[in-house]
Amino acid sequence: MKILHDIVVATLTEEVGYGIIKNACIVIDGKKIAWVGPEVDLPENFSRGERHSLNGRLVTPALIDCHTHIIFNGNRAKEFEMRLKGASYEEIARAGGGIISTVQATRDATEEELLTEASTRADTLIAEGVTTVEIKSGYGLDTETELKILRVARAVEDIRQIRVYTSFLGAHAVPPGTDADIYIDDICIPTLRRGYREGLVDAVDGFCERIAFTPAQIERVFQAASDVGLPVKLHAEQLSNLGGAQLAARYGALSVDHLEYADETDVRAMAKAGSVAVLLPGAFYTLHESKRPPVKAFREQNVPMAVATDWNPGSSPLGSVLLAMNMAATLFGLTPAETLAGTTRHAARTLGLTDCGQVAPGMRADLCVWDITSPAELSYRIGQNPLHMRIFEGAI
Ligand code: DI6
Ligand code: FE
Repeated sequence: MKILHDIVVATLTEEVGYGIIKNACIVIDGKKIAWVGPEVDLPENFSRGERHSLNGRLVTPALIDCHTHIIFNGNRAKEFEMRLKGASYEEIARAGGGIISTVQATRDATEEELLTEASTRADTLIAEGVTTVEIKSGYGLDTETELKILRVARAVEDIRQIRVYTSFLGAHAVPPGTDADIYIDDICIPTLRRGYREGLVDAVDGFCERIAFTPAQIERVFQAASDVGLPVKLHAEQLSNLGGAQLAARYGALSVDHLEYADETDVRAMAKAGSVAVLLPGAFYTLHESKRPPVKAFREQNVPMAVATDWNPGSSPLGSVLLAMNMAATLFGLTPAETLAGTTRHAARTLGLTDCGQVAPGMRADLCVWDITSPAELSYRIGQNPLHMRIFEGAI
């Protein structure tokens, strides 16, 4: 048993606010949290553990990056230069750049090469206190490469102290020279089924957009997911409103992601379905977008908001959850408390996980100890990392 004491804890156990406990202590038993509360209330039976004084530092649940595409090869710096000269993301995609250029590079890479790159990216997240990461496929767009990506995602968990949750994103882009409907029915859905049989898929995602797939095509993928009992999530209303959020809500989506163009009706449908809104300010920033997601409506309808990096080589080459939190506050108007809930409590919910994202008895002892005293400092700072210690499954 270990006792962390002389700490301020932001428990994130309430739907709103930090859930601050001052002069607190946390008791860790093995891989789990056994007790948390004010030190004066520490029960006798917990008082004989190994004591770690943390000199008044702030402890939060460890961070969760609930939306990433970190298995890819190469980079798209050229496209960045083109965009700076005025080309739009959609124009670049239509000209054969964009996602498709990363697909070619990823198909060409070996599993070992992809794992090396992915582990380096995981290290970047780990350095900021991330203990759980969601990783999507989607840069293969053929059976062999999609499965290769999912295997690499699983392998990250074997070689790094991080928990990986995989999402199958076969419906990410239409492979060049292929009809979108034929791709969905003959490649994407059979690959999903195979990935599921091989134990490689935790959830199913899609990209519902003019440059990707229609709601009708996404619905066929969702149907196949539901048939085998896999939860769904969706990239929706990022560049336009095609009705993806409402479709996702009908399938009880764990989350709907991006949502800049979502309207009141979409938000109400998500509220009814219990779907979390995942806000991705890195893509908004990179693409010079100006339309903000309907944060006020999410609050009014009690739709929980998560925040993630969307780390990918094109629209969001962002490897910092802390910077995503800062951007969510500055660009989207989230409060610092909302940004922290968005990368802990609500991020866990987007993955259907009930054992992390809060500091409470029974939760995994995945914690961050920060060299700060007030949690607002996490989203206030830009490009600084105040992490003092990251605790993964109780290991100090
Ligand atoms: N939405 C995004 O922002 C990324 N994928 C997606 O579905 C973009 C991925 C890329 O440009 O490579
Ligand atoms: Fe994404």
